[in-house]
Amino acid sequence: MVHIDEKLEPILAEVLRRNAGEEEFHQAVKEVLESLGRVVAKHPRYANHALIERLCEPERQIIFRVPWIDDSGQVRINRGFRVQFNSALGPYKGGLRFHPSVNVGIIKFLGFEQTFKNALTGLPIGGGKGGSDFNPRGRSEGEIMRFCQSFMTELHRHLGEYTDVPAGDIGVGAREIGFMFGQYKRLTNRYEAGVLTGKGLVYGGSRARTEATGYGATYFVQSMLATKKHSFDGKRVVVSGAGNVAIYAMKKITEFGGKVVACSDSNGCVVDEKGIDLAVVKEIKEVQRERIAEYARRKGSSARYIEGGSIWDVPCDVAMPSATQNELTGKDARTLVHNGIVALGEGANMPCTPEAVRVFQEAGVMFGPGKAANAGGVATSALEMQQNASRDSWTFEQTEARLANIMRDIHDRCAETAAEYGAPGDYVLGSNIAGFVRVAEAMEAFGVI
Ligand code: NDP
Ligand code: 2IT
Repeated sequence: MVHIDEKLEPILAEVLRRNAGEEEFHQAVKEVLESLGRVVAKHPRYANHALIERLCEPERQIIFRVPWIDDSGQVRINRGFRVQFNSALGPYKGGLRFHPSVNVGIIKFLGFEQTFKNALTGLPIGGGKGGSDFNPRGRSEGEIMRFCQSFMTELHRHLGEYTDVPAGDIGVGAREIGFMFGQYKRLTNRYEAGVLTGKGLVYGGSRARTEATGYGATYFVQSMLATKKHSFDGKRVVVSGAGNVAIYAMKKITEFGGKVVACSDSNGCVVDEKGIDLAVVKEIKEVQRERIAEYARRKGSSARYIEGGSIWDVPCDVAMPSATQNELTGKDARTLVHNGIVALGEGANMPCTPEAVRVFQEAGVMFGPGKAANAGGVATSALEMQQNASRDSWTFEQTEARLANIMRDIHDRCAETAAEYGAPGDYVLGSNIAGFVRVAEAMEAFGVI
């Protein structure tokens, strides 16, 4: 079991004390600090000038009221957040999440992770995250639009293509980005395309951004598999979730010759031994916005729906958890190891609990952590910003080729860093250290700010 270096222990203790009750944030910080002991041992200067303490403290946290009117005329109140975590490498960059579970601790964990992830892409983007405890489920299009407009009415004053550039995350896709971009444009009287990413293609979006996170995660797993002379060809794969990341992971896995046998939503999972029919999932989730249970009703006898069941009970060679944080526990990990899993790539942010990660690593399962494996989404967002800045628009092939290269580079940098620090094959250590070093070098150059 990994321990926190004694130099770093007081830093963790202080983070726990000052951010009481923010469990997900504690979990994310602890995992990174566990990796940094080796860096501080090799380069003690990184422990100077409270650099690591500063890295654990967001530069700015914005919390605001979001009033809106529902279809029956009733006034509703939600809470909006934007945590501008670290701008050492570029403008704050990271998604917006609309989900009833959102609170400041969840946004801080995501902003912290994003800082390292964005550094790993090698592109000039800092880390941030935002969102609201608004629940989009069952809301009409008009309600979603009014909510997005009210949310942006406050948030717009904190954004800008050189300041902070949000995108989507859970519950925020192209529709919501459209409503928010429209409101930003109206409030500022500026057509500032680079202020949001994940935009529609007709108003400054990038080709391949929709697909990027799922595709990128699949490229990352492909690179991990290749190190042990494996490939997706003929593998049984389980992908949790049925949203943006899951759908495009399933598409790329299938292209690579893998067979996806199960996916899920928050109510349950579907298993289809013939291979999940992606056209049906896309119709249900992207067009009709219905529950995944509908899949089994449409497919008849080939598929079964397990209400409330754990998708991790379905035997597979490769797993890609792509729904939400802490969705895969130590118990699930033991089941997967027992069933012969060889590799796992985190499509979601921190979907595996610390115990699950330990179980996989001890069993020798190749484990790709989210901040490396799912970085293709934000990397392609940075490519969208590049296209906006040069008023250009690239082809799908050109953009996907850049994404594939970036994912290969991230994989290789994580693997090389892990080996350099005496833990070959440990992508958790490799990603934390490689991300940290890049942010730390810039912060050092700036002095104490
Ligand atoms: P979507 O909203 O498109 O889909 C989310 C999926 O996960 C849905 O199937 C949803 O089911 C399920 N889900 C969400 N919350 C829970 C929960 N509490 N328990 C069980 N299932 C849940 O989001 P994305 O696909 O964009 O995001 C998925 C994950 O990937 C998140 O962790 C996100 O942070 C991460 N990510 C996203 C990126 C992006 O570009 N979109 C980039 C990098 C990471 P239901 O409909 O029932 O809620
Ligand atoms: O978690 C993530 O990396 C995202 N939700 C994407 C962020 C972005 O700015 O594209």
